[in-house]
Amino acid sequence: MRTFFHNHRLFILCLLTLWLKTFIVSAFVFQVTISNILQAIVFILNPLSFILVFFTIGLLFYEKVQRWYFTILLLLLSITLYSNAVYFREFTDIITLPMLVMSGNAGDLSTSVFELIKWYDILFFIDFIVFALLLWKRPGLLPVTQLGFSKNRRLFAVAGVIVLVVIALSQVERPQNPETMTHSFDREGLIKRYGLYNFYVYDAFLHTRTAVLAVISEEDDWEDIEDHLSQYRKPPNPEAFGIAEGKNVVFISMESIESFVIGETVNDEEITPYLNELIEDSYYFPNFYDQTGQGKTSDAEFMINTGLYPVGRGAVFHTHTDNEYMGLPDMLRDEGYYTASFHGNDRTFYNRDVMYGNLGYDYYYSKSYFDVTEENSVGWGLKDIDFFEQSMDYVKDLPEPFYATFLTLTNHFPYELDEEDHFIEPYTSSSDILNRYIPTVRYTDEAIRLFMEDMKEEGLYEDTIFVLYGDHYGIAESHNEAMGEFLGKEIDPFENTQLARVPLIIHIPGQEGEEVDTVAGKVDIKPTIMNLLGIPEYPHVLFGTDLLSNQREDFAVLRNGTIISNEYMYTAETCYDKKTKAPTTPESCDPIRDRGEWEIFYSDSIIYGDLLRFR
Ligand code: GP9
Ligand code: MN
Repeated sequence: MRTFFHNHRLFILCLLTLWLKTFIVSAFVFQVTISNILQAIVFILNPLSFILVFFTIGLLFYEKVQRWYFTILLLLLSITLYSNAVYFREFTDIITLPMLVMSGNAGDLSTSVFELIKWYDILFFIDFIVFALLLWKRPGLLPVTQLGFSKNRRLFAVAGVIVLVVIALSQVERPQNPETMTHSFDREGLIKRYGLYNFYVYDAFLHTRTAVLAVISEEDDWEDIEDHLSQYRKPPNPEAFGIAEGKNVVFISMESIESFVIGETVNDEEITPYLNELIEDSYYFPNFYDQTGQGKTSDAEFMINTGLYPVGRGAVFHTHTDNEYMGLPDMLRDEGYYTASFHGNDRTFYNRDVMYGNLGYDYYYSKSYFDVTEENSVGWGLKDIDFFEQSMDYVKDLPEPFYATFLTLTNHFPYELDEEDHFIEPYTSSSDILNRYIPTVRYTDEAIRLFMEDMKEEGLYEDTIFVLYGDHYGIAESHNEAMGEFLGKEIDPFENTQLARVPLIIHIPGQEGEEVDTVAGKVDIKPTIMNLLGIPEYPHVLFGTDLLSNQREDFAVLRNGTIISNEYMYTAETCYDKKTKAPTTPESCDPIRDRGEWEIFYSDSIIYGDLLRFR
């Protein structure tokens, strides 16, 4: 053993430091929850299987090659680990392979990325730096020795057995419904069971599988999906059906606005005075959950326009651009609407230039349609007040009725805003992000107020139905301590999921306000709007149900695997009773888990198989 350690010091040190580093990051950065001893053992061992395979192969190489091989492998895996740690700080998720095709978006992300990088991140590479320096200056300290395969069969066999045992252990605790798991419903579970590096082997498998599915899918796949959809379809509320027929439709995507700011104050000042006022005369949904995946803003746009769930890996705007979708704009175009989207960002961001055409938008007023200067920009670009003001020049000339979506931008991470645009003082807490979030939300609220006034001035307000939604979360889980201070309660997994709520406001001028507390998500918007406009839901393929239907069942499934009904919440692999907010018997959540998992499975199948082309 001692001679083995002496002859293969570089191999052993690279392997051990990488294993330790991966374990520390998985446990403390990804904050995986472990609920029993077997899970703990699997979790500790699982990075080893991948590392062992690739490092042991290296022992077969010439010594000179080995030195390069081990250090480059160490560097590559450290980069993988580090990129995921940085990504996790803001997105509470792991990078998937389809996201690499989104790297075209990287330029605009620079303001966000700098906020996420810390000086002490150098520690992620400290082993690599030390080993590389030693190999350069004192190579004798890190010996390597080539091993022939036939002479060392026993050693390779031992490594092989260790790998197999680790993989076998990770199979003991498998999820309830393995069929739906192939759609990587719950990435935290995958990391816990297989480890970060094996996750990529699995992700590569999913990638290939998705490509194959697109080719082999066929018309017959519809039968089961139809059964599922008809089981949950509800008739619309007859009193609401058609009340907005023929009106213009305006959607406002409120960047990163979460529900907790609604009705809330900081230093006795309302954070969203205008939205609070608007809610009084609107349908307001306080239990509306964020169902977006890695495509964030674009995933929200996808749901409102298609009634399907976004995909679990990457942004569907990038991964399945050419599919058939029967988008809401397309449908409204058939009803005589003019359809347009307004957003002060580059037209190619999130592939919108291509995807919008596919969804049925007649026109995309992107960045080049706006006068963007240093003075009227901050953070990600054109400030919301200027954005709406300049948009009005186009809006007033749109042929009516129109369907228009407006995407705000100022309230985007890292929430930068010039002092002169502060309508409220920042909050004071340990989180600069939460502190800065308050004035940027307040700013967007003001921008929306001015836009609504302009709509009135142009005589468009009365003939328009307005749908305002928070596109996704704004404050990442890594700021939960400060969030807890703000809300005056501890943020456990139950409260953490409650923080995934975003506001939904449907404003129809002249209608009385009503708070509708049904548990819901963005897939429910399309059927609701169709019914308000008097367009029958059936035979359209819609996963949500009308939010105003008298027979609606409370239900929302989120892309991280959380499922919520009126009584239960299944989150972080635990079943909560919503009344007591405490864990209850796991079986209580079985029915909603079953529905949720099939729901996502069928929606994914439609997208992966491009099944709408058969309708
Ligand atoms: C980009 C904007 C922000 O155009 O919609 O996207 P996000 O980072 O929130 O997904
Ligand atoms: Mn967004």
